[in-house]
Amino acid sequence: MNRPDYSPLEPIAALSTPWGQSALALVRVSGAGSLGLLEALFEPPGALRAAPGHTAVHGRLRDPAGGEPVDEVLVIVYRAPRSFTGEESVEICTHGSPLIVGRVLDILSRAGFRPAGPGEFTLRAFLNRKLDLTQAEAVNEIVRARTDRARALALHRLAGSVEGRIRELKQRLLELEAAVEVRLDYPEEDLPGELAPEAELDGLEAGLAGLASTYRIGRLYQEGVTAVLAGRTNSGKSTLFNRLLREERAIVSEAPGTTRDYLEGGIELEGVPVRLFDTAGYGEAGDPVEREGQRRTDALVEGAQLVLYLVDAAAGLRQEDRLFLERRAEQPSPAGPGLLALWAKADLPGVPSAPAGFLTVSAATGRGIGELAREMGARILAGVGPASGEE
Ligand SMILES: Nc1nc2c(ncn2[C@@H]2O[C@H](COP(=O)(O)OP(=O)(O)OP(=O)(O)O)[C@@H](O)[C@H]2O)c(=O)[nH]1
Ligand SMILES: [Mg+2]
Repeated sequence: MNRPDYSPLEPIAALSTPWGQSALALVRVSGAGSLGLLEALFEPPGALRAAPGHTAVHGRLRDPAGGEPVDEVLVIVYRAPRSFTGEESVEICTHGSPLIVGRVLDILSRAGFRPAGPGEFTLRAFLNRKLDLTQAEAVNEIVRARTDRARALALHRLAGSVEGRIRELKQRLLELEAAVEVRLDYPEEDLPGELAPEAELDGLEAGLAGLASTYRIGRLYQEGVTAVLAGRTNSGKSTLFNRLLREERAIVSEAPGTTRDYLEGGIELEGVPVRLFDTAGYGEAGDPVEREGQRRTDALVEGAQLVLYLVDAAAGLRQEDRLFLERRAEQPSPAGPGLLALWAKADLPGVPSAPAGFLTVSAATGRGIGELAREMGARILAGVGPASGEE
């Protein structure tokens, strides 16, 4: 792949909204001289040059080759350094047609605007000290957030820079060092104020630990976790998968070995995006496809933060189930004790009550599903420590 050209001296242009039909589309340009270049495409003539920063100007864009109007637009003028990038820049609001956007980008390119590379507007904001690196990352996280909680945390980071917090802690550390050194160098001096370096260091350490936990929490809400439903064939995995997804995604049948390859769906628990997998059940593998299915289940279980292991309450706990649960319990995942044992199909008549440590559920009736979702959420959050990550 070619690396995009990120030379900060050229004016750049890009579509900021998705390609496709919509009421409006937003094309953004930035860089010294942008207004002058746009002037040649815009009417009424001179309107852009005369516009103060942070104002909107109504007009038309024209193709300079032939003078044909391309669209009626509203442009917002930003004058350096009071813009997102810190440069002279303009947001052009066109009608939302891919045809129009294509023409607009074409005339901009002919006028001297280079197509912006991915993230280049934010890069310029960073280079021009409009954002620090942690805030630039937050911009990316806001755009990519998959849950409302992830969005809120990223927005919080954009406002209250993590870098600012780090600088503050560093400053306090330097001041402490200076205070200690001056007392060592001039022990005979009677310096004002009590010095309690240990208490101050404890406070700094707690501050740094808090920051480190915001990293783990931020990652958790951005990237989410993987949860895998596993168990013997026919234990009710696909039925539970559908219940948790609230849609009839996986095929369910009384024939063992119905699910031959894994299925994936997305849910949200405690604001964390969760990739949930239904898998091929363990059991006699009659053919190579079933063997491959079970191998894929093993691979998913291996990489999962959370495994939900189902045992059919009517069939009872078998030796294979015990072996799986013991093996998994010996290798707790880094994100916490990532195993939940489920006593499934608990609605069936005459089934024994759950063995110790099992959660009783019935995907058919919904019994225990609320508790299961709460327990899954608690396990996921437990993996990152106390939820103090509002920084
Ligand atoms: N009574 C009752 N039946 C259930 C429940 N969950 C699943 N079943 C039934 O058990 C059978 C197997 O269910 P599936 O969800 O297909 O089981 P599975 O674990 O995905 O099976 P494989 O894909 O073959 O590994 C079906 O007949 C379901 O209707 C439940 O909670 N209660
Ligand atoms: Mg299945």
